[in-house]
Parts: sequence; structure tokens; C-alpha cells
Amino acid sequence: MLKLTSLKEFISKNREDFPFLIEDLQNLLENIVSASKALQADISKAGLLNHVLGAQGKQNIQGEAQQKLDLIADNLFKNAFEQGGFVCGIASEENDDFVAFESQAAKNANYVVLFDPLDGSSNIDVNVPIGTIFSIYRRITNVGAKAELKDMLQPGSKQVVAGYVLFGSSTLLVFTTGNGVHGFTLDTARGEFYLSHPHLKMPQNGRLYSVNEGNRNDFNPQLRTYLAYCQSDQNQTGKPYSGRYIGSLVADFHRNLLKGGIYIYPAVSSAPKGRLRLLYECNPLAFIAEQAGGLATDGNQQILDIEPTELHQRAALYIGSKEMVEKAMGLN
Ligand code: AFP
Repeated sequence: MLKLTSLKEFISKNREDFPFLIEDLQNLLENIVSASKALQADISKAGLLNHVLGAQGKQNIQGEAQQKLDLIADNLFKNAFEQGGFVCGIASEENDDFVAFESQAAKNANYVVLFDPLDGSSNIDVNVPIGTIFSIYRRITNVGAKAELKDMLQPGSKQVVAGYVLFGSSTLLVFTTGNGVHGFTLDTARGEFYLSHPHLKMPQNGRLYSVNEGNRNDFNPQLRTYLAYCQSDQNQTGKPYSGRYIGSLVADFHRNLLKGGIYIYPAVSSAPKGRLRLLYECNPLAFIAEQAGGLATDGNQQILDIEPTELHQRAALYIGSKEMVEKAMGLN
């Protein structure tokens, strides 16, 4: 049988690739792995368990209906980070405000984590792939104190780890520490993630575009021109690209990462600043895209350069294969 490399083995073999203490990375990823495994078990039984499937009956601060699994996922990750002792605070889509952990171990910890516990959760009932997206920063405030808002409001260029767990036909952990992108698949029987996608590189060009075309009447002229190009035989393939839109950012992004493509969520009248959240959706995926040779912009500037001013700040997002994003920006 093929010798598989577990996540732990991979990290210790490549310790020089990590810009911080190897033990810290191992522990942070261990927290993510344990929450992901528990979440995967819940997701796989969603249709069978009343307390798991369906809406919670409440809205988050952004006015979106929370699913029961959103809150289950949020608690699993929050608890894993709090108990892990390496994180001083977190922010997530499901919490109005950031959470500064109270224990002395947490106050002595060096990192904050921002995450979308379950992206695409409005798709749970129809069995479409969904995922957790996370972003890890070193704190700005002094070790020994409680985490503050400024620890959370850092530009994406300061991320030390970013990744996602995609719950699809298999469960995949993809992450970067700034030295390339690697993917690990969960072997559910052994309860371990093994290296399955080493050194992921996003094709420089592609023929998949992902956008909610229901919003077409709201698109700006430049985007309309780009979509016309995608749908014409004037592009580099000589035939129209294929439209692919799942409505789970993490799943749409992952497909485009592997096959080449562009994902676009522009500002529209229902979401004048864009729909996606800068800190825990756009930034982590932008870091991964750039590390894989792709590009991410909000239409004006690189996503990773945006200075955040709010926890749940929205941004427009054009992300994917470098040449496609440049073309959409009118740069080539
Ligand atoms: P949910 O997590 O609330 O399902 O939102 C998912 C999401 O933010 C992103 O994953 C999708 O790409 C986008 O919304 C889909 O939104 P539209 O339905 O507006 O296209």
C-alpha cells in the first residue's frame, strides 16, 4: 500500500517552511482538525438528526438566517481554540463581537483566529459541499493581556496561516503558511488527515467562471464586458467558457483552484460593498490564491492590502486564475 504522509509528519518534515514555532502550528492545526472531524460527523448525519438540520430561527448580525449547523460549527471551533490554549481570541461570522478568551493561558497566547464556521450553510439541506474558512494572525497587543479589537483588524497581508476545510465528497483541509499551498484528505476510518494535494498551483488561465448571474442587471459595465468575453468565442479557447456557480464560496473557489477559473462577487445594490466578508472569507482565500499563483482583488486593490475597519466588513471579490482576474480588471 502507498505510504501516506500524515499532517503531523508533513509539518515536522517541512519545519523550515513555517515562519513561527512548529509547536504552535501543530497545536493550532490540531485544534482545527479536532473541530473539523466532529463537524464532519455531524454534517454527514444532518438529514437524520433533528437538532442538526434546518434553521435555528435566529439571524446573525448581518441579517442572515442562522442554520443549526452554523451554530454547532461555531461552538466546535470556538471551544477547540479556547481549550487548545494557543489562541487569545476569535472572531467569527456567527458572533456579533469578537471573543477574548478569559483564561491566563489564553491571555498568554500569541494568536487570534478569524473564521467562517460554515460557509455555504444555506446549502446544507440540499447536500451541496460546504466548508469552514479560517485565518490566523499573530496578536498585536501584549502577551499576558486580553485580546482586543485591533488584534482582529489586521490586513490580510499579515496572516500567518489561512485555510479551509471543505466538506464535499471527501473532507479536505487546504492551508498555507506563506510557503505554498497543500491539501490533506481526511481518512475517516483512521481519523487522520493525509497529504493528498501537495504544492497546489492554480492554472494561470482557465475556462470556468463563477458568478451569481441573477444579479446581472446590477453588474457594472466592466463586469458585463468581461462576462460577454467569457461567453463569446473571442477568448483564448475560441469557445464560450463554462459557467459554474455552487453558491458555496469555498467549494467554488476550490474547484477553480484545481481546474483554473474565476469567482466574482461584485458590489450590487442588495450588497453595495459586496456580499462577502473581508476578514474571514476574502482574506484567507486571497492568501491561498496568491500562494498558489492566483490573484484576488476587490476591483480596486489587492484584497490582502485592504486595511479593515470593521469586524464584519464586506468586500467585493474577484479571485482565481491570475490571467482571468487581470482580464476582468481590464489589465490584459
Ligand atoms: P451562507 O454561508 O449564508 O450560505 O452564504 C454563503 C455565501 O456567503 C458564499 O459562500 C456564496 O458564494 C454566496 O454567499 C452566495 O450568495 P448568493 O446567493 O447571493 O449568490
